[in-house]
Amino acid sequence: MTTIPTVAFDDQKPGTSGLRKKTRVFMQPHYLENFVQAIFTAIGGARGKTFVLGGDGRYFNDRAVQVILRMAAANGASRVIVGQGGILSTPAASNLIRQRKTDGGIILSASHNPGGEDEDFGIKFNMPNGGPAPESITDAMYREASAIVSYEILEAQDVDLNALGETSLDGMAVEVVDSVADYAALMETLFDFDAIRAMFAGGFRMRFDAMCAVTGPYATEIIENRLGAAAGTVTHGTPMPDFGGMHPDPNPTWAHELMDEMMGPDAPDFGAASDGDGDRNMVVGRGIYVSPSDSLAVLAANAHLAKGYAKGIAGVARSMPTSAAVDRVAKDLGIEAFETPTGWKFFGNLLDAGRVTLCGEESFGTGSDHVREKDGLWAVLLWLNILAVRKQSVADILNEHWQKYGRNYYSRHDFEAVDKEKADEMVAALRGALADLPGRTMQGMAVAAADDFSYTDPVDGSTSAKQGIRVLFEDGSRIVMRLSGTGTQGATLRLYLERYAESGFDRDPQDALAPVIQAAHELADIAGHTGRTEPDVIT
Ligand code: VG1
Ligand code: CO
Repeated sequence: MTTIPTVAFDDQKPGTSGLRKKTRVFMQPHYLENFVQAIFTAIGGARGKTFVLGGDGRYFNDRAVQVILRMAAANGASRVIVGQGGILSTPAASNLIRQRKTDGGIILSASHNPGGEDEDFGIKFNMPNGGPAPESITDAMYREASAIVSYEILEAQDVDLNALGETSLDGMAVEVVDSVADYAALMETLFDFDAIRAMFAGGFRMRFDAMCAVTGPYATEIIENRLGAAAGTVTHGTPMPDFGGMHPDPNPTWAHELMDEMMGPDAPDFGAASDGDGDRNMVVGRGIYVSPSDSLAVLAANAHLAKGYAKGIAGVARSMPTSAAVDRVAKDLGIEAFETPTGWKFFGNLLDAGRVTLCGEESFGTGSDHVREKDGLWAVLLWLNILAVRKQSVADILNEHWQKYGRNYYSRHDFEAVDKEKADEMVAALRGALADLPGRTMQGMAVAAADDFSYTDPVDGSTSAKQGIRVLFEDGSRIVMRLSGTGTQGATLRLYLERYAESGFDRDPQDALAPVIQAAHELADIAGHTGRTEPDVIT
């Protein structure tokens, strides 16, 4: 065991979901080590504790896992449960943390960001409830990392993480577990596998694009092996350190191969994709794309059809930028609906308190109280369960949903790698103008209210301010603007656009939203501040 003197880095501030940087930043001497030591210190030390450890398999995952094991041993941890080969999807890690009643876990991932030596890497800590550390803890990590002078590490050979079973690292137990088994068992308790199997046996066809990321082995085991979907249903099913050069972000832009197939002739009945670490999902029907906000609403309205939710759901929560479609379902069901800041860490308290059963974000994230992370494959299985029971197409289910609740037309426009200073100036200018907006009319729509979203957690009373600017119009339309907390290059401006319609459900969302888009550009003067007139990615 050695104590290594080190110098603090000034940029180890966790964002929306852990610390994300360029892989080469993480690979420089002491960078990873400093942050891991800061995690251990921030949670009151590692002595005698048990942790879960795993990542999405991206470049540097294998090296980082070995470093973390040696640091856990040197910090006195008693046991680390590692996914085979150092691999665990984010929801599977959350499940293991809970099932094994551990003191938390470390997850290595930059999620949907590309992987590789010149791409992105990330690390985050999840609490004993299985959920991402709350702000009070991530703030403490940042404080510790900013003041660190040394860290503890063991000098040792690499641990063999390919063989299942238990070994010892200087007295600390290292338990290598099957990455898929416990997660698949959990899914069997929630969904009616027999009904879904019968649907596949009856000729139902599906495509699941794992995008060369971590979900491949999970999807192959569950969808092909256990549910009997045809071999080859899962494509890009072998995880790779660089995701095969793919951008593992399941949206129409990056999962274009899947989109082309689903919109083409002879499309399968159902399509889905997941992201780098397996917590996001995109769902597509034959010839019809399901927006994540609509998906959350449909799942909330139909969850009782799956055995795990047969008693009904207690409540729902969505991040503030997510469309209000699910609120309409909650109202109809007579259950509570919560609006939280962006990021899964804000759902944890509501889930722990039993106030909500389902949660979701517009960014292709949906989940429930079965773990404390969003869960891509879970959402796909809930859709499959609903399709097996209702025996209707995705298009019919979506259309019936809109007939009943109306349609919240929705889109997000991302402007990437914007100059950080200019983006900050733009947001500051908009913030300064908010007070004068109510009463003003733009594109024929009158502003009803405008503010910078602030959240008070209904369970522990903690508050989080400046979580995104929102401008609400009298006709129910809405503009939200915030800067991303997961990017690694410059600033990413996210513009969220929404408009509610009681009829006319087959419009192109970009057309339906045209006045809202126009108003957003006028309001924020995006072109004036950033020089950008068109977004890089539209979802
Ligand atoms: C983005 C999404 C947010 C999501 C977060 C982590 O954050 O907008 O909804 O929770 O990524 O997801 P931001 O700050 O860039 O908007 V993941 O799958 O990247 O862990
Ligand atoms: Co993710």
